[in-house]
Amino acid sequence: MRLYIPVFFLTLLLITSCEKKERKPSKKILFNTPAKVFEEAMPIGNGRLGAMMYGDVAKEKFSLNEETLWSGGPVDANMNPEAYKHLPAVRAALFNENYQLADSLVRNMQGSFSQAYEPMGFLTIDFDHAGDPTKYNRSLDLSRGIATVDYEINGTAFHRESFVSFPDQVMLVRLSAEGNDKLNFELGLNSKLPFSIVAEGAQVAMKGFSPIKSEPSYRGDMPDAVKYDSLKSMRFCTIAKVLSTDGTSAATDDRVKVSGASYAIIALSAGTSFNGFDKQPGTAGKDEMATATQYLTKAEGSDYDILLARHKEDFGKLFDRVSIDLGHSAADTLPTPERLKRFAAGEADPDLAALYFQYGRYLLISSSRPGGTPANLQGIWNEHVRPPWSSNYTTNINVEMNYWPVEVANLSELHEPLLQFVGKLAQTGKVTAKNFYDADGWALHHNSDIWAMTNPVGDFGNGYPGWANWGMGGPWISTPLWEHFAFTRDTVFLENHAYDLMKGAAQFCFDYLVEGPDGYLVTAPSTSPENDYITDKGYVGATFYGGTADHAMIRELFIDLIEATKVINKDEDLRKELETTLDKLYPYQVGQKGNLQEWYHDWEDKDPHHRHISHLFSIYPGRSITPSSTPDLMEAARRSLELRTNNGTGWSISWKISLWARLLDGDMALDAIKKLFNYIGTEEGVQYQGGGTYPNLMDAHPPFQIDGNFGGTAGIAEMLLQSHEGVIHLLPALPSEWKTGKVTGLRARGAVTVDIEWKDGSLVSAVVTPDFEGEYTIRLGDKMQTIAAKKGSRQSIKF
Ligand code: FUC
Repeated sequence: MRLYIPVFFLTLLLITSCEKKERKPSKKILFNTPAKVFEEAMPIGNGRLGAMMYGDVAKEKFSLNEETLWSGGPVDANMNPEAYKHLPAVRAALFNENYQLADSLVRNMQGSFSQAYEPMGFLTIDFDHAGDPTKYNRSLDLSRGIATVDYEINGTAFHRESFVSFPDQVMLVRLSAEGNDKLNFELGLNSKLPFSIVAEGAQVAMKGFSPIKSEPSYRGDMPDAVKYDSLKSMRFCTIAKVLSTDGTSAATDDRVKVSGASYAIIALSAGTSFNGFDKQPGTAGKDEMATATQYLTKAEGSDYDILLARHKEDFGKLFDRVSIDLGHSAADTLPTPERLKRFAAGEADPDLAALYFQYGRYLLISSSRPGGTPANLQGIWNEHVRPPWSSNYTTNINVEMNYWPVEVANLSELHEPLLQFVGKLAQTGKVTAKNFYDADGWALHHNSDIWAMTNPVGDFGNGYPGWANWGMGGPWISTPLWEHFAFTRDTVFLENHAYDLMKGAAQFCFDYLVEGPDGYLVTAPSTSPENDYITDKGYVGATFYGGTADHAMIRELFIDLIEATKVINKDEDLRKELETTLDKLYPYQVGQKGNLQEWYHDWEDKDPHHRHISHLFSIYPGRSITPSSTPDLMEAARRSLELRTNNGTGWSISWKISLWARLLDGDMALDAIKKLFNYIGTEEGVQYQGGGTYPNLMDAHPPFQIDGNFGGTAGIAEMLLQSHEGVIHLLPALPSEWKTGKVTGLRARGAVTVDIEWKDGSLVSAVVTPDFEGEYTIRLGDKMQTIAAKKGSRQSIKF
């Protein structure tokens, strides 16, 4: 008997130590050196305020953004009121197969370029340290939105932590020193935009203004590329204040100096004069100073611990809804850039995909909050006055991709900024539809900005039609309206907000479609974002008629709208019109190569590996081509994807993850993930080499674009769960390398939460929790089962 007792304790000890060894998925981005450049810095944000924390020991720097700080003012939707008069000539040229003439005539149907998202400035903290640092570490906690920096000097432990609070609308920085050495630093603000500064007491306040015009950077050097107008431009105000410290603090010129402190708490608040997409920000703007002051004063009234607790609760409430575990390796605890480099060298690191997945969720929580503007090309993090592609809303993939993960990754309410923005686009887009095509409904072209511009860009004839004249933004950006409903079953949203917008986008399509040479309805002019064709006569161009991508976007919108008319039991005539129009649309064609044809005719691509793959729209994000409903077209789509290859820009690779997932090919999806994780270093010369991932896990188009991050998160989810065919499909594209894993909290269409666990490639357990009572069909491989479930009940599924 006596023998049993030590054995019992030994077993217990073994069990506990095994438990200790069981690794949890990493939820932190780690570094062991400060950031030298943006692509190594740590993004934090609350949707409105954003910052990149660099973590230099002697010179801390936060680059600052406010989501409404854009160049320009309300768009003149009437900028080219007679553009529609050129439409008949463009169409005549097209139907006479004179593509060259069409390419040139369509330039008459262009307007001005979009405005740019502007950087607000920098918060700097210059430290006076007596010695060199050791034990340097910095980390970004994705689960709570907190960036930290730690190091030791002369045995004193220095710690910095910062976060941007959504509930309190300020950024907070806490600095501390534990040991004999103290904190001595100077706090400052500056900006790349025109600004002035006043330091008083413990506070530095900066006032400045944005350009009235900022030309897209791809237009190169040109006179007046950036123009200011101190009266009309959007104003901003940024205030940094030492809220509390046990040292001394005093204003010196334009800075605040803190000495002899063991801790200091700094708050940063900001506001702009943006007052809505249709109000002049200079003459009819909001009081930016009042906004900044009001948030600051409110934060001053709370203890740091309370502000921190409120932030953690808010952030955690969103983040903790989903957990993911794809397996572990010794790489889990390494600095993130190291992990990426090792991964690129072929070393196993399954947790990296889980980290990337959660990073996308983190970036969404930090850049898109209800009441705000949609996440732009760089989310909310931009340091350039003329940012790449103006850091605007590019609608032929980028802004929509930003929101691909939002529903499936259980962050549905963060969809709101985009869904509301569509309502603004429909207003300017109504004028655009009339002026450019004499059409009803509303239209959107390839770019937009905070002013909800919808016109074709190109500076009245200087834009390449392949991007400038693409006019299917309306149908594309309307699909998220339906998706939000499909995932939430929120009929009030569908009826009161989405429906009329979808209908307006469809009305434009009715007017835009014309009868083509074979009697089918086609779009004309058409372009296939942003690829060029080579005709059978050898002409290389962009403008043609009947593009597969256009028709696919129209198809998906019409299919969604037909369902919407049924859900809200309305507009039977409209439903019939949608159905007859769908029947008359030029059908999909399979080309000689076995591919899903991109062009009306079976032409060659100028670039067979082109990054855009919009002709595959109905596979993903659309849903009308599936392996079960249209196997031949799906096979052709596979061929198209093979011809394009899995290489590309960041977002292009991300898109391919989801496409392969819809093709139910997990290994090819994983191949795309591996390409997405291609390490792009930050040294001069390599920064722009190929699509992949920067050291801070931000997506490299290159340069940095956030769409690839979001598309990657959506793709990983799509491999584990699909629901676009009316069934909840578990593990539809599980790669052979992801042998064992677990995901909880994903969302399926029909308003269902799904948890899945698998081992050695086989399902261990699945739990579905629907928001509504009803019948749900679950699929695993080729097996299906239908269950009846009560609202909110957890249903365990066995196959
Ligand atoms: C589209 C793409 C580019 C880039 C830009 C922001 O024009 O073709 O690759 O992503 O948007």
